[in-house]
Amino acid sequence: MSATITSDAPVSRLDPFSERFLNDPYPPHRELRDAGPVVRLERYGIWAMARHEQVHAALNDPETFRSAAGVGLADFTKEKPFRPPSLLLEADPPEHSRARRTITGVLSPKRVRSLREAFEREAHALVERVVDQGRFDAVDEFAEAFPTKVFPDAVGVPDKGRENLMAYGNMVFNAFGPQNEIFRESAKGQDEVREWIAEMCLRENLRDGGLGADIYEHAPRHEMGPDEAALLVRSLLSAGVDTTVHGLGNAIYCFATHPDQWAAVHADPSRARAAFEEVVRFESPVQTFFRTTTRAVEVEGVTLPEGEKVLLFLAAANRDPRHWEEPDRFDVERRASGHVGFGSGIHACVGQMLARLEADVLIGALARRVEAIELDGEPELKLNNTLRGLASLPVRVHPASA
Ligand code: OVV
Repeated sequence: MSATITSDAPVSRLDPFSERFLNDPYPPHRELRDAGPVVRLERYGIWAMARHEQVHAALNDPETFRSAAGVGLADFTKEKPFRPPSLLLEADPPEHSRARRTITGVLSPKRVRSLREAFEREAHALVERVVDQGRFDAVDEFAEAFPTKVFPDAVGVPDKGRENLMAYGNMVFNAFGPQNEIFRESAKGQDEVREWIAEMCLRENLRDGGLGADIYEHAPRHEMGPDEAALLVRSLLSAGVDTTVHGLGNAIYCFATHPDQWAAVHADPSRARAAFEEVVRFESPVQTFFRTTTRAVEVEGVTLPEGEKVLLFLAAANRDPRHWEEPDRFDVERRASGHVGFGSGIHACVGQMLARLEADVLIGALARRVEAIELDGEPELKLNNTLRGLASLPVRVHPASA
């Protein structure tokens, strides 16, 4: 007989969905990493992992850490999902594989590259506008203005009603957390928003030649019908707007608060893409996702039973000193690849190349025109159960002499 050495899991009383936590997540992230490779969160009766090694491993073991029971706190085997589950996000192989192949075919590298010119025109016009203004809100007038124009243009969504996109994404990402005040506030009066989204997922409302129409064209090749195609369009509209808006807003915040780093991007605008990667590591727009265990699984001496919710702290993994040198330093020259801000494994962000293209084009255009960005007032956070981003960011920009 051999004794198995099992230590009890460390327990934490932290509430990752409280305003206090969300306002300044980095100290509690450190606390969770330091507590151990896996921690029990007493408040919700769930498990949490915040170290890079364990988060990365769980993301790459979808047989043990499944998504089909929901990637939020709600367990779809016990509770009614907030909306019909996503065929991509809230699915496991083999069902997930068909949906994933369909969307991967639509968002091919060639197709994504083909969008660059239209993005560049829009970015150039937007940068000229804000440089003329000198002082502006880098959320409303910049980080939000760009994706809410170029992304629905690319998908082929009509102009009317586009203001619903941000509200919908905000609600969807809140719904991955508990039904707290933050969620309830974002879900108020959203019936019309949800109706508009459902309509925009229909083929008849999507412009010929757009990514949405392409989904309908590719779907039958993977044995997917029109109802399934509509759900895949919903995935684009759910995941493709707020995430990018927050990524760009966080980028301007990082540059305004690290002027030497902006100077480096301004000196060489070809660094914009790598700089954005560092932004996604340092201020990850998507902070967390859940998985659910399919079996009893041992993590560093702690056994998690089957059917348990596990909260993966992507943003904490992205600042784990066990993986990164000086993780709390924003450094556009570091090799930020290996961060899990876009996830990892079979569910890794399918739109990440599109997100990088938007960032490369917009930050690149700003870098060519602007030599310094400074805060012009207090930035304001937009609290969300899953997303980290800003509600407002007053800045002043200084154009480079021509
Ligand atoms: C990554 C993500 C977030 C929200 C919604 C979806 C995906 C979806 O597939 O609907």
